[in-house]
Amino acid sequence: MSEFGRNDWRRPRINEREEAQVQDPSQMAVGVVGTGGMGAMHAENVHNMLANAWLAAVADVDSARAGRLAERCGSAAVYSDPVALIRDDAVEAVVIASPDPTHLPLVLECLENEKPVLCEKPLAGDAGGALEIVQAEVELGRKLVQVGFMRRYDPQHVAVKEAVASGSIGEPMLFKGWHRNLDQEPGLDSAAVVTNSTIHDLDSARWFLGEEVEEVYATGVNTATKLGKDVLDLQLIQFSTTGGRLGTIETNVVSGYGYEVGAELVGELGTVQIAPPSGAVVRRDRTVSQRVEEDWLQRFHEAYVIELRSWIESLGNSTSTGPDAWDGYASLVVADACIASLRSGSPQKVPTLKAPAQYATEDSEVLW
Ligand code: ISE
Repeated sequence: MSEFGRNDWRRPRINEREEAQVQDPSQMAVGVVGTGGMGAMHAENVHNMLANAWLAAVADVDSARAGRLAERCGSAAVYSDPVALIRDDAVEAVVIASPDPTHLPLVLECLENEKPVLCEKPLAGDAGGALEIVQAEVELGRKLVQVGFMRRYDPQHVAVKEAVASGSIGEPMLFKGWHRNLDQEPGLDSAAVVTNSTIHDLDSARWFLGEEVEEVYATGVNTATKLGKDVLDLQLIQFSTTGGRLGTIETNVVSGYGYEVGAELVGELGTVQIAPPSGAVVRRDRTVSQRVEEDWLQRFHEAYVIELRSWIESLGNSTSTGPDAWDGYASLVVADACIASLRSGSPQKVPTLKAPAQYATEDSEVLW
């Protein structure tokens, strides 16, 4: 029995695997671990939006919920034990969208079974955990891990990346990111704000600037007493990079008005900014208004589909260009420094990183 669930996973019904046999062999058989909001979205995207993959299995400790998802998505096999899904020979590639603390052991299980895996962020609970994954991949001698930094596939983020890369603003000197969740259930602590939310902005900063963060200074305040008065739900990070560039990141997990992600790069010649949501602008009662999205599933709907499609394509032609285990690790190294800064009240140096050769290939350098 694995530590993730009861050992009552069932073998796929015969008719499920019979159906599997008539699948187009060029389609990748994907298993999705975790059937909450994120996992259900990925499973439905595999089933409804991808021509190059089919949903072979889903796993969740709540097997009734997994069963309902499987029914909506063809005839996927249902497991309550994610390890059993990973070990299922019929599953060729795995998406991990279970709670954050399960990511490390499940990714290691995928590597043990030599299965490509798209793991939601954070890759592990801290940089030490992510380093175990990097080391396991280095031992294997190939990259099987992609991290769910879906913003890299968002057309608005890609447009900004392209504008920076084309030199249109000269050298980018300052990254300004802001990241707001509508609301937050109690239970999240200040460190998890960094590892669960800000981790995306840390990845964006590394991606846009093309440099590692060298020093961080993080502060925060409590704006939502329902989370506990010690929880810093509104945080501000200042950072500098190895090449002397600067950055700020505001993360606000209880904005009260909606979900919003923004970024602006200030360069020597100009600035470039993520386009704001493009919903209709309504004028009424002497007021101008525009809808704000509720959450990341709405805001990044398109990005999640492109992410999955590109991931599956990269497995078919063995050219991984997505955010890899090294990106998952490097972002957690900075996240750990931010948490240390929040705790100590002082700036923190970020350890200097040198990527093993397999992460420094031409492919891993081409980030979009
Ligand atoms: C959530 O877990 C996500 O991954 C979203 O992308 C992020 O914007 C949000 O802040 C997190 O809570």
